[in-house]
Amino acid sequence: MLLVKLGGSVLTEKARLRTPRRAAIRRLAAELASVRQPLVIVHGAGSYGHILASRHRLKDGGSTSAKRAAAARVQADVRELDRLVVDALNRAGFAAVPIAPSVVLTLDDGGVSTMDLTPFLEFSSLGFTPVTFGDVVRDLRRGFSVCSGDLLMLELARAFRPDRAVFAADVDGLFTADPKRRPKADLLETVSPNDLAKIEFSSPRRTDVTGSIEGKVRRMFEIAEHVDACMIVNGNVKNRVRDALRGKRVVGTRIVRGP
Ligand code: IP8
Repeated sequence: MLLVKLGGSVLTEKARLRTPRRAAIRRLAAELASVRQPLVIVHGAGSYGHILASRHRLKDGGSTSAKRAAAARVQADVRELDRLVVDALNRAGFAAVPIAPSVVLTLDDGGVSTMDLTPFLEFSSLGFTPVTFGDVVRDLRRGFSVCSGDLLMLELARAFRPDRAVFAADVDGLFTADPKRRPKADLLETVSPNDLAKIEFSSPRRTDVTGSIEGKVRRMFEIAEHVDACMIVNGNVKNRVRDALRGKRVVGTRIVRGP
């Protein structure tokens, strides 16, 4: 089984509220279909999640009616993006089934408290392709909070022990510094926890509610514990996600577990 996360910055215009990148969604759906292996698909929220989640501080939870209304709005929005992704996957030949984290997962102060993996396991064994996504979910301590697609990748990697986990980003991989701010930054072909010191992490974008690149990379080291290969590749480059999932050598960053 293969696990893939389609980043929200590839699927959407990250700075323009609820703006999909329809051509990218269609192309990636076709690429995934051409892999012809059982997949579990996770996707980010992009501008369907981060902008309002940041404006209303949804990560912190809350109990006011204004906060609840914002949480419900974002839940509806991420489902709308998921609908676009699932429709594209089905048109590309999958029998894709959406599994909303708000239904199957509970956090406890931001960490996973419980996750019902049964729908993932059963739909997979029936030949369906489970699709899940960054969402606003229940949180025992905060009332509700934001669950990132990266956290779902970790839980699914732990449960399924896939051969490969591939992250499709809007850059070629992990660089020595943010390549958008420092064009001379070098792409790192392999990264282990020992290499963290080599990387100049800049502060996260204000609207990125699920945290810093450093936090994401640390989560990927955890994921690497449960998979044979963990890669970050550029989802905007045609066939790179397809080839990475097939196990070909591609431009990207391989994340390796620590010693
Ligand atoms: O895009 C974020 O998930 P991510 C989820 O995978 C929300 O970080 C609701 C902002």
